[in-house]
Amino acid sequence: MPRRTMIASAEVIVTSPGRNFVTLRLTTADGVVGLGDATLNGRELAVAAYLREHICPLLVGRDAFAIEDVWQYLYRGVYWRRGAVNMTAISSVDQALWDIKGRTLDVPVYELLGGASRRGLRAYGHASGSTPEALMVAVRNRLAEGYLSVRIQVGVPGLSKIYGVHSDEQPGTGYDYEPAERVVPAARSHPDARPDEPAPVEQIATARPLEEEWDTRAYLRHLPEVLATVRAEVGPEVPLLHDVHHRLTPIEAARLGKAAEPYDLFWMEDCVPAEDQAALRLVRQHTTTPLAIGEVLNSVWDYQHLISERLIDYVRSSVTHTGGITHLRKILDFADWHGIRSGMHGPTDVSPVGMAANLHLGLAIHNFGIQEFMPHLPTAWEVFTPSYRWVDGLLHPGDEPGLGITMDTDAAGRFPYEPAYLPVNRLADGTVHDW
Ligand code: KDG
Ligand code: MG
Repeated sequence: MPRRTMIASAEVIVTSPGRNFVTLRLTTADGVVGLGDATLNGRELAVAAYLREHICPLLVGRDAFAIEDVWQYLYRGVYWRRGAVNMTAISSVDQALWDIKGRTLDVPVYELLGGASRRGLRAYGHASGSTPEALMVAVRNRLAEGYLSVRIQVGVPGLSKIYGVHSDEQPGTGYDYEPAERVVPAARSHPDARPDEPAPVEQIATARPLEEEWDTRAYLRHLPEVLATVRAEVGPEVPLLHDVHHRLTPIEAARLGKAAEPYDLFWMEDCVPAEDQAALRLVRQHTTTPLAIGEVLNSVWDYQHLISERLIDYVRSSVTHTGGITHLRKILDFADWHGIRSGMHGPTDVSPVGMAANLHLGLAIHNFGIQEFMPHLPTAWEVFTPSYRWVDGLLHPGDEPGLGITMDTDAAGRFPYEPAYLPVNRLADGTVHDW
């Protein structure tokens, strides 16, 4: 007789211990709890409402072990396919069900996925600076902290603030960086406003994304020089990564990829708007710099040409935004047959639950490439207790059953949701630009 366990309750928990997280918490009739990350940066409440109003009522009474069937029921049943809100919500259910199955059978999720294919996961940390000198301080800090691979982002001369570059670090310090600004009052764009000026209470209700500026020509002139400087200092061994953040046209991206070749980038990420699969054909014709794309993609169909035509080298999707372990596993198997590896998204907006899910999947698959890792703020550990850890410079999900992470719901209640947005990018003449 196969083991069966029913979903008895489904709750959505929105909490903000340093940043907003949405977590789905499923409990079975046997009292087993499973967690799933449903955090969609800057649009958190849309997923929370979708789960509460439309998905949770469908889950109660369903077989918690029928992971594939529940996935298909939610994906095909909704009729409206794909989409970030839908796929993030489905992902949280999927993660929670893998967690429940692992806890019920008393094995870590990576064992359910076929077992460990490696000792641990190579991961990259973030270094940024407003100038090449400030960037080098951050690179040295990451290497001193034990990161074996580093993503490098640098300010562009003439631009006051660009996305992906956090405040400059001092030697020997860590960094706090949060891609979404919590509240951006209109007053902050006033010339006299301090960047750290707190939002007047009456403006919280009308919080707006920060507006940043962009200049492609200045960036394309500056970046290759910075890559040369960093490579000269760190030597040939350290893998260096760079995120272009969708800002270039195909021919501009081709030019940058070519210019970067002497500095041996591990990857150039999101060099063109990710949704334009055909754009990568042109980039590919011109450069051997490896290409990574996909943190904003959410289904295997978004990767159809990217993978079948071998237009990329790394799949950037995380478990959280791509329909869960079940769906990302299928994308990564498809990628494996084409010599393409994983490079799962892992900024702070992937919650500790989502990071745990990434690590279990990454440990099990054969075509693991690299894992992004940005440390969460210490307040996150008042709510979440993960078992993932660093072992000899590699990340390991731990050997606790399920995803190996617990959540203190009382602590979560102490950190209410705060509106926060990712920025908007504009050119000097005011035109909205990709970022
Ligand atoms: O929510 C969006 C951020 O997580 C994303 O912009 C960060 O580009 C990013 C990255 O590569 O981590
Ligand atoms: Mg990115």
